[in-house]
Amino acid sequence: MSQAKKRRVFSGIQPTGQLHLGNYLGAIRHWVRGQGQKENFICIVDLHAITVFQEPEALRHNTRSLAAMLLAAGIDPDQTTLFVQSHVRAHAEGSWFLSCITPLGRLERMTQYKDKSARQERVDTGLLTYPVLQAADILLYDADEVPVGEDQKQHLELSRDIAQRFNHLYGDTFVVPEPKIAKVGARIMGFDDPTAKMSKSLAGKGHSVLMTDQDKVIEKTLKRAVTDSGNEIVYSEDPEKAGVNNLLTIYQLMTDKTPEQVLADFADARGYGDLKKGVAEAVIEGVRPIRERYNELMADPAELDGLLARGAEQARAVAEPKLIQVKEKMGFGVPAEVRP
Ligand code: ATP
Ligand code: LTN
Repeated sequence: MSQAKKRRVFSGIQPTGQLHLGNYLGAIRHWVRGQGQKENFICIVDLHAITVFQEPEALRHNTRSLAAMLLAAGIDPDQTTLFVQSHVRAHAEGSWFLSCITPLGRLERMTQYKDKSARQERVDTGLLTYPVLQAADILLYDADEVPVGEDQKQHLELSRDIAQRFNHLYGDTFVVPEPKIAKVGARIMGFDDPTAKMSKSLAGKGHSVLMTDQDKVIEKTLKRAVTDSGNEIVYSEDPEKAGVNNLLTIYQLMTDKTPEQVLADFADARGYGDLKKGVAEAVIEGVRPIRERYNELMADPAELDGLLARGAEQARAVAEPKLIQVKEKMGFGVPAEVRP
């Protein structure tokens, strides 16, 4: 009997800085846990990173460091294709074809574009066309599912529309991908301001816990976390309680407990001091083994490079034939001599 085809999952992450707890809980942990059941691709999107200026040395370091962190967090290269976007040319090339069927107005209305461009003095074109490159990432792999945080919903909607438009114009070619948005942990908030999502680009003192932070640093950040003037330890949608809600959510995810068990753990807490201490312990226990494995991987560049080369080769085997299909459908000749 033939086996049912595994659903394909494509995830992307930018090498723009050090990973924080929000990235881990909102994205990476789901990728690690989903391995095996589905066919997984994880792409380190360095081409997306340069939509905002990156120091070349920093980009090089961040790309390798992110790969090491993903492996340390449990991504298994035997089960997941982990690769760097710029190692597979089809992404940049594919995004050109897709940009020619993407309405400009859609790109101008993207919230991420509006936010990021407002924060910059100079806005370059790549920042605007960023979601088209993202669509190419996803569509070239015929991904069925794309696990993302809330913030990426709008980009996924565009990827779906681009796939449908292409299929309509040139005949069935792309799978229309579905976003998979995790409910708990989709939005981990900053410790310094629980009304703003934890973000790499907002990294400042007390904002986030980095996955490379030492135990003492984690303890200090949690101690300083902004809460409210009350003393009630409850899950709540009330913006006033956003800090406490965030701490409970993080504890719940780090310990894999139910909300009831979490509240029971803090039933005897005397104020937020105890809450913060409990959360700090849970975070430290979860982060420590990842940090240690990360340090080992960063100390062995040959192992890391080898794993990434293997990932790129596996990715090319999928993306390149798909790109040829796209070009042929659009009317380009792809003679054998110019095939990759
Ligand atoms: P930047 O500030 O540069 O946009 P970021 O911290 O938001 O960076 P991304 O590289 O954009 O991180 O996102 C990587 C993954 O982590 C995405 O799937 C994103 O949805 C998820 N993610 C990012 N921040 C959070 C957060 N605070 N809570 C939950 N998930 C998050
Ligand atoms: N825009 C995403 C990163 C990203 C991505 C992708 C995510 C680029 N290409 C493909 C999923 C699928 C972000 O900023 N989190």
